Amino acid sequence: MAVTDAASAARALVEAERERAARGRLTVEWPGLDLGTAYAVQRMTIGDRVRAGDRVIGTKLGLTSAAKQQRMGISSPLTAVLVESYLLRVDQPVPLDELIQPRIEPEIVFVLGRDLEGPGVTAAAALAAVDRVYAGFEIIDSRFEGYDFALPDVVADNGSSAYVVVGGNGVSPSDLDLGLEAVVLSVDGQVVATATGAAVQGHPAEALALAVNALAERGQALRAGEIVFTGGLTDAVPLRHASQVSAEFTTLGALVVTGYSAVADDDRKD
Ligand code: 0L1
Ligand code: MG
Repeated sequence: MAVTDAASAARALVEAERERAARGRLTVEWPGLDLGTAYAVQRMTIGDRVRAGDRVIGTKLGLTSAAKQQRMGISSPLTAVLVESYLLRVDQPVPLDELIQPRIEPEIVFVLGRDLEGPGVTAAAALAAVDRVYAGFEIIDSRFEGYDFALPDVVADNGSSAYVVVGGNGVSPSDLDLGLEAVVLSVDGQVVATATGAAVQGHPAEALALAVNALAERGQALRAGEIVFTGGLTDAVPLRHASQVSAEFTTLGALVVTGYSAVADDDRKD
């Protein structure tokens, strides 16, 4: 499918996801895809989901940590939309057969107690709007081969979103030091990465302020009850069948997920 405008870019991404077929960068095919247009493409694909019965439940930040920015070669954070169909229960295996090249990353997650609207929101004001803080996992799945994308590509692709998991024990933001909150990421019992909350923009509340101020530039705001994923604390790691990935947070508790594929790894399309 030739990509020449926002509508055809949105169709190409929806098709790549449906067919589980990663594609090349949109920005190579259509160099006119700038950041503003990429957010319009993102809105189009989310609009399709909502018209089909899905529901917007929040926002996620992407590329907020040095670990993620270095791996992706992109130095600007992004925002993307979280919809209800992304949510997995904590005990639900991740359905890998629906995905192309799944990776998983631990995140600090906020649930807002009141509306938050930019511009000019400070980290302190952002944190004051947070009701509870949770441990989270994001399962990402780029629709671009080998996660090879420029910023407009990944923005259009809704920040590589696929699934999210939110831990069960919410904590009041006043009951922990978010900058110092540590996470140990392990795969099948082997520690693969560690980080603290300071990894995301110096403090997760800075990431929240960044999100709400960026949304204001596009005429959007966050609402009470919405979930905000503040960005991968560590680099994301591949998620494989029967593999157990755990994130042990100092105060937020431990979260464990398992990948599940009905197809043996060697027979998978990727
Ligand atoms: O939390 C994140 O940094 C997700 C970034 C989304 C882009 C990607 O890593 O594919
Ligand atoms: Mg993420």
